[in-house]
Amino acid sequence: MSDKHITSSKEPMALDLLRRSDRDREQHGDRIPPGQKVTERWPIFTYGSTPRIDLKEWKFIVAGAVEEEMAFTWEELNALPQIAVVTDVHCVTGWTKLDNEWRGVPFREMARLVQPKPEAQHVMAHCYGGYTTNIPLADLMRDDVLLAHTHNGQPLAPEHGGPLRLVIPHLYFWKSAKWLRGLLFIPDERPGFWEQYGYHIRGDPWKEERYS
Ligand SMILES: Nc1nc2c(c(=O)[nH]1)N[C@H]1C(S)=C(S)[C@@H](COP(=O)(O)O)O[C@H]1N2
Ligand SMILES: [Mo]
Repeated sequence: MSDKHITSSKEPMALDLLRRSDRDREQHGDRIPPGQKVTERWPIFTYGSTPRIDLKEWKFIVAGAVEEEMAFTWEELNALPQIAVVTDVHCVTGWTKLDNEWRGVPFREMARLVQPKPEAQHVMAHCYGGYTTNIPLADLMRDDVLLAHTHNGQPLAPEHGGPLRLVIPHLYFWKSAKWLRGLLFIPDERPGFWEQYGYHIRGDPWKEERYS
């Protein structure tokens, strides 16, 4: 295809990005959601600064509409069953990072322990530093959703959410809360931090649910 007619556009940058996106989709087939470009490096996206977390003080809390509210120390969390999954990451700002190996506790295991009540339909993830994000419970009850502490064999770096982050591969990456501190099970859908500022309430990259 000849690009001559579009290189004269007033928006060459935007068109260049679209072409790169098309090329990535040709190379990787339907692994790349629409409008995404593959990046080799791993960008850091944080609102505010990286919180300092002492593992001795670290606690993870699960509360709300559950039969059994629970709190875990770092040792207790690590004593739970662990899985490894390899997933792609899709950020709403347009980058996709392929083949990330995550290790940690499957969300389903956490749900088995706390037993969500029938009215629990959504979860608010709460983070050290104050960030929140909302997720439908159904989106968390998947085999590849986990509370991850390891990425590609290395402990998760502080700027990428260590010691523990949520990983929800099939939703945009803003849902994968870094520095996870707790999960609150709730009946109704409520917007988290970015969702209040206009990000989509669910965020499915395959449907390009970027903004609401
Ligand atoms: N606690 C917390 N979690 C967060 C964020 C944040 O600012 N604070 N940013 C989100 C956004 S917008 C993205 S794209 C990913 C970025 O993760 P990374 O910095 O490891 O690439 O984390 C998500 N989780
Ligand atoms: Mo993001």
